[in-house]
Amino acid sequence: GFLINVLKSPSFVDGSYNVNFIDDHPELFNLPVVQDRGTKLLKYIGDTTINGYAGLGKQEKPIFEPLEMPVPVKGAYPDGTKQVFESMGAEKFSKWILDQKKVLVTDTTMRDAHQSLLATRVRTIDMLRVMETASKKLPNFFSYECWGGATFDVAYRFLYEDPWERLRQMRAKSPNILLQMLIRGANAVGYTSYPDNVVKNFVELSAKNGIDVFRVFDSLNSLDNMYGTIQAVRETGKIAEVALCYTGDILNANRTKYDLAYYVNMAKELQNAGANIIAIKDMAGLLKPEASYQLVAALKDAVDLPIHLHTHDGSGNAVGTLSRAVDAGVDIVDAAYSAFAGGTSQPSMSTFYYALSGKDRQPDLDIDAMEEMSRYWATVRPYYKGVDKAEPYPNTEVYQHEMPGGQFSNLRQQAKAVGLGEKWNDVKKMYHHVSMMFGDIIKVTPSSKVVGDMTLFMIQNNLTEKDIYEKGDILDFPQSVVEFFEGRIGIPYQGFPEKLQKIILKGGQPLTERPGKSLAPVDFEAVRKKLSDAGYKHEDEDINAYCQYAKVFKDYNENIKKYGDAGVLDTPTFFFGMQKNEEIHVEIEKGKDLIITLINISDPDDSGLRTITFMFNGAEREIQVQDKS
Ligand code: 3PY
Ligand code: ZN
Repeated sequence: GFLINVLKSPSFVDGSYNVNFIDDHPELFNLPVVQDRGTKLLKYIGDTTINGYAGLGKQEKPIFEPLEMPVPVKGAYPDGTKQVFESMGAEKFSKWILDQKKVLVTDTTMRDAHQSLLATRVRTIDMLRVMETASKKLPNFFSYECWGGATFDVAYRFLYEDPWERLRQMRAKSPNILLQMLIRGANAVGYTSYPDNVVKNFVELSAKNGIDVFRVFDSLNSLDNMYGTIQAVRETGKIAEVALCYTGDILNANRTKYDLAYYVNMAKELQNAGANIIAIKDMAGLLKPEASYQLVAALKDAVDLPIHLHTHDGSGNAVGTLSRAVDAGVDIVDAAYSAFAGGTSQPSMSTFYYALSGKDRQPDLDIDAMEEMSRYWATVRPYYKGVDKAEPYPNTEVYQHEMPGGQFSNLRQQAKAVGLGEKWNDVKKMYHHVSMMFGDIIKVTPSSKVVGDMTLFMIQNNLTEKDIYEKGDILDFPQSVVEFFEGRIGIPYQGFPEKLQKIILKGGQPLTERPGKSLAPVDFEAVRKKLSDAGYKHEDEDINAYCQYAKVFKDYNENIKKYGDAGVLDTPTFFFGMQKNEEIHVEIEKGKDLIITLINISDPDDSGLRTITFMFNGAEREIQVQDKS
């Protein structure tokens, strides 16, 4: 309030205030900061209004339905899993889970669901707005899967947001529910192996900033690649949920590479390696209901740990898959609010809830609250329609191409971008073919990207498998494929197909041990100095981000130098800018509101510059924007 009044005060606006005015009002030292942040935001709004949001291009700002807000709850947060866990520690907590009669549910809406449906683009502001209410109305969730995976990279790269800040804010809004992340073992939240000290440091910082449950996986199911991560999690005292990635089909006697015995054996190894929970990570949604029953029953038999089932609903069978897992004694399942469920995402938690009607393990969750929350998300989802490419119907082809939920729509866009939109059918078939050529490998980030890259390469260049074997020596394979065969993301179960490896490496020698072993540790203080010299953020968290995504992190910093914190803008404004005469309110920080009205957009001058006039907290402000059209 006060700052706004000052901003509006005529003597301030016309610059006629004197030194005494400042002496009399020491709080004004804040002003240049607010002014500067305001100017940067206007710049962002102006640029987006004229040139469109990067990646989506210029579009008319649609008129959206108002958000359907859940009714807030007053008073304290009811205790939840967070309190249970804190009172007993990871090992006892794992027993506590086993003792639950009801099946527990993890809500994936804020991570995998939007990663799989909306290209990971859901912004922090849309999550935080309802997180407190959800945590009070649905305190019996096992966890929120709300961080990691692709969200880390995308936050910096496309949303100009700091993912660490997102995590801290989520923690504050949800003090009673465990926060869960997805971590790609030695690849942390990136696409390749990082030095051991980077991964360990990343785990420590994630724990410090709010993560309780780490779902650790490796894209090749290599325990070697996960071991260090598991130990790092254990050292923080947090929960190590270790995943076996499910591929193939245990019901198909011809797919012998990954049979029931393979998974049972792996689960035992994960238990010995220190897992507190075993996750079945069915990233593509290949686990059919009966397979789910058999697998969960076998794992429950083989290990003494809770089993947490993660699947995707591409085929439309996922509720069946979860239900049969419940029959076999699964402890926890992943699901999302209906408005963010189905298709390449997780199944709907309320569909699952009703599917268990009449069963004593039906989750202990308030169905009305779930519906209320889903109504909110249903009004948020249209904001993201520019990236909402999910198929609105079940597609059982997933059982043949085996693409992970998060990759399906992504690869489709990638195929379109390189002119292969018409050949999508061929792409799907080739994807599976490549996977088999590579030795029937598990496909999940980053191995799925390798298969995707090779697929597009072969289709683009009209290559068959025979061509690869016959003229591979003159082909320039995609970088990710070469690195894969060099062993840079690890060694697949039963090794590489040797003949193909020789062709692709063209005489180069592959690694024979886990990639992290040969990577020199990073000198974090040297990185800090580099970032600080460049005027970039340089807290421990920033340093780690830089170690995983140097260019993305630099670009992000350049962006905030230019635009400030665009994360405070509402999502329609973030994506579409403003329309003439539109007024928006921006909470720049708690209790500090900006009121912005777009008054006028001038025609471009000779050099293409347009002048945009805003009212900014009652004062007129002009911003120049280069029209790039
Ligand atoms: C990720 O690694 O981001 C995934 O969601 C894999 O399924
Ligand atoms: Zn998933």
